[in-house]
Amino acid sequence: MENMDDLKKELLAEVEKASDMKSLEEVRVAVLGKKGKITELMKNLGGLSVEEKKEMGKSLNILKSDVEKALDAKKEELATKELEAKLAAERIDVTLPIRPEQQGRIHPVSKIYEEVVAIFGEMGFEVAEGPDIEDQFHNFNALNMPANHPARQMQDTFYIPNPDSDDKDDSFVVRTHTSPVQIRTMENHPLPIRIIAPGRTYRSDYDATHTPMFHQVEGLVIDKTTTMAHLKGCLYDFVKAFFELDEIPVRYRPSYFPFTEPSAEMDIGCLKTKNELKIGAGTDWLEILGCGMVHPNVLRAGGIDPDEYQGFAFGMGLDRLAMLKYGIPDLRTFFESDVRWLKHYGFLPLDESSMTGGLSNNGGLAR
Ligand code: 2NM
Repeated sequence: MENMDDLKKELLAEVEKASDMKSLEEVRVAVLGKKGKITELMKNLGGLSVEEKKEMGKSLNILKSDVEKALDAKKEELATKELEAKLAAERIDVTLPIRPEQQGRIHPVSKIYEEVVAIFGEMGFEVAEGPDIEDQFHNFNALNMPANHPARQMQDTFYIPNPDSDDKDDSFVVRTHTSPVQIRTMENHPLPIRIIAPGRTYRSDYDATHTPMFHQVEGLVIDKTTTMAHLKGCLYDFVKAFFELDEIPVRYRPSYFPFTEPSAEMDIGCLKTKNELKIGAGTDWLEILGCGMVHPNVLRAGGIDPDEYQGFAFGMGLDRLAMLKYGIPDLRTFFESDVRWLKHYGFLPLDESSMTGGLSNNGGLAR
């Protein structure tokens, strides 16, 4: 039999010599594996006398435990070393300057979205969202547009069949406006309400100023004493902030929407010349949004008592706002995913919109 102390020294030296996880595993197999040194010695115990077996067995068990401890300690040491080496190799200097040719741009519609949210956010509005696929109750009926209402035909709606019903009134729609979000808010939100609902909307229409998918933002304020005067003040503050002007002429023209009474359209003063549209001064008017006092039928459909509460709502096209503010002539180009177009009209990612830090960062226009 080998001298136990010598054997222990030899085995521990082999463990100590291992320089990485792989060679350490090889040592473990060579010592404790099926045909390992200690395993073989244990197999040989059978041929010994009872006394010898007892003594030798005990020594081998101690040796095995010592070697296992050494293997564990070495394993931990090597793992720490490997992790440190990996971290050192992957280290990056975040203070290095970025490459000059940035590729990404923020789409003008995203920019307008951020600006509108920043302006109304400052006035205390929350952003509300809802599904793109709606039932007809939320998209039409609750908005005072019952079946066969002429406005329903006017909207060029995309219908989606309902697999559970053959009744045409049960089919779904892709929302034709974001107004269903206002209905869902009335159903779920405690009063008073002050929200804007920006998002995608869909109608079957296609030319230089219409695309089948477009973006709207609508707003809703409901409280016990909300009036048309609040509507006018709120929207006047909005257009001034949005066009970054201290003063803008505005006018309201009577209009019609099924969901508001009275209804109005808001125009802003501008000057139209052959090649340019100058906003904020001049003798011409530009339609900018629709608005009105929420119809009592709509409040009722949203579960609100119109004898106790009243409110105003408004809606406008985000894409149209982007065309006006940034002078983009054709709406169809918004959705062609042409990187040259995006490089021309897009915005740098880090120029965030805020009421305090500059809204549109015109200096940051990536042109
Ligand atoms: C507009 C114009 C006027 C509007 C009304 C509502 C609701 F749900 F409260 F009745 N949401 N949005 C509204 C009113 C939308 O878009 C041109």
